[in-house]
Amino acid sequence: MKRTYLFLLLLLALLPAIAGAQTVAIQRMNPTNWWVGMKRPNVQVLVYGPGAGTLAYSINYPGVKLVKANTVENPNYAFLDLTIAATAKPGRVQIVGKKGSQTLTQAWELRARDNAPKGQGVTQADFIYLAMPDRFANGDPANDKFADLRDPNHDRANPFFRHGGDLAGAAQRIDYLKDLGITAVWFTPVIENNQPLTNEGGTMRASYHGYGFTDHYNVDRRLGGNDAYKAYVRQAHAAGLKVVQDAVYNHVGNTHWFIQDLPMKSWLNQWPIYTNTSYRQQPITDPHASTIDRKTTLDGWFVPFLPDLNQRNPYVANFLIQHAIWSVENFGVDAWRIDTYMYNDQPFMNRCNEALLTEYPRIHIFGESSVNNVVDQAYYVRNNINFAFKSNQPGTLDFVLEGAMVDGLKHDGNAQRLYEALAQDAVYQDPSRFVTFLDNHDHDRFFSVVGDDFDKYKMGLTWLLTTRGIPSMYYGTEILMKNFKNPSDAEVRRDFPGGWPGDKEDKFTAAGRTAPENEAFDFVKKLATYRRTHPALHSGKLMQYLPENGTYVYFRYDATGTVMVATNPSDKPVALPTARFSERMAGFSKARNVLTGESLNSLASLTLPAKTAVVLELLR
Ligand SMILES: [Ca+2]
Ligand SMILES: [Ca+2]
Repeated sequence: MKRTYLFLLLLLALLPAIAGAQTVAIQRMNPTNWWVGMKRPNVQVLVYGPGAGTLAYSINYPGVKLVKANTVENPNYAFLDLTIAATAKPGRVQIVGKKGSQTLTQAWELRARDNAPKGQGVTQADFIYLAMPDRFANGDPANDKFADLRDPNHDRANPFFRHGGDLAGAAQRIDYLKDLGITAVWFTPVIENNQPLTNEGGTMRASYHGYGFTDHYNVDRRLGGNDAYKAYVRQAHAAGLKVVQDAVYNHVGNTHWFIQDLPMKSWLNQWPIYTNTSYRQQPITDPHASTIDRKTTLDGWFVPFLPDLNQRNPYVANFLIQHAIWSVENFGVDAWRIDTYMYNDQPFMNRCNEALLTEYPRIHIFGESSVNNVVDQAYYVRNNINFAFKSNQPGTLDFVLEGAMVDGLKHDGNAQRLYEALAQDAVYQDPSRFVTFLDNHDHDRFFSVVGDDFDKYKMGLTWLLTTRGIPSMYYGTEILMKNFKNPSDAEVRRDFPGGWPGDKEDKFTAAGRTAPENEAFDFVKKLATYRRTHPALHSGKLMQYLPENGTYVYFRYDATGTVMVATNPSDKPVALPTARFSERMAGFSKARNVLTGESLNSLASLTLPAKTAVVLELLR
């Protein structure tokens, strides 16, 4: 009896070893597919599954060559280096893995490229709308929650939980955005965030913002999954809207499948004890910075539940670069916004940008470098400064201009800082490719920042929509949504009223908006439409004049026209003699006020109403 018991115990102890020999399996391959005819012929396929790294791999498919099967510390991974000849035919490539008497075969699809628009880029002719899908519109209440996800909650009453907005809802509002004069949509990340609730300062929070990826190759089910995203892009393109994808290279969610079973220790930037990034930009550009300060900024983790990827690891770099290309090719997105740009390894960023631009020469790339001065901002884009490292990023979110516009308006409406910021544009190779903004999902909402002052709101939007750069606007700004990030950023991420079935108010319709909300909507629409249809405002040059007595004047001009913008931030109307502006005004005798439609039959002296930015189309 006792002996039998011991034998059973021994058998149980051996079972995993015996079973292990039988359960070698391939569970994932990333990228999940590739295409024939890409400029880049090499692909590194990550193969994952129990013992996937212990198999001997072979591929017998015309035009597809397995150059090398790489193994790493974790036997559950293999990294297969493939080259795909231009002559290869689309089809199912059988990837064969052998171990002893076992043979595993997995199909990996090689697709034909389609002719759908992709990588179209965004330019100054565009006007970008930033929306957080969970908070914009709910087109499919059936996907609001799933019991098998780590966060199975859905609660609109809780500002930190998921609210159920999705891509189907956003698709239903494409016409609304078109009507507003929007030409491109940027969603906060749509990729799967199958993260549990996280405890942040004692409050349980959901990953509704999308910045903690858990599977790069899946769009979150709660947003509608890959099919809904593809459908959204197709519909947006058909309506003439471009789509900007929000990319996160710096970190992933701590429940990302590859974090749960790390391929190797160096996959992440690991520290002996938990180390947060300092969130400080200075050590990156500072010629006097210490190595540890620089390392902490770059390799410290963004927050404890977002592990920092080691982009100097070539397997990590390949994974991220290929995913970027795959996303553009698969979904057809047009531009690329990069999260926390300055916390990434910058040589890696250059490689990644280069790879995207090689495959899609017109694509636009603009990162988030949350800095407060021109020199630091220049470091992260193509610039004219003799930095030891030269960034190849074509654009950036223009945090410096945001600060300049908003700070001026917040106080007395003075444009001195805006003038000074633009006066330093010489450090950038092409500031016209910067994406400008007044607020975003991480900042206090613009209307609140200017103290609910509608005049200042209009001045800010006028600057945004008439000065250089690619303007972007945060959802709800057009209906005067407001709030400070107090007590938390959830306050600036409220649901768009009318986006949910049964909402009491529907601000997507004129009838559902109040009179001031309609005035704001119509104001944005008028300026956006004028901008879109008048090349001088989007591709013309900018000439600005020294602010005098608080009054700030600039021109956008080209061969097709000249637009004059004159801002009077004071509480009283001011007379503006125009002789000083003759370099731009010579030859013009009349003007049309773009916002009021009023005609001016003399330009000798202008009267600027109190707290107004006047936009004049000069006429001969
Ligand atoms: Ca939903
Ligand atoms: Ca980092």
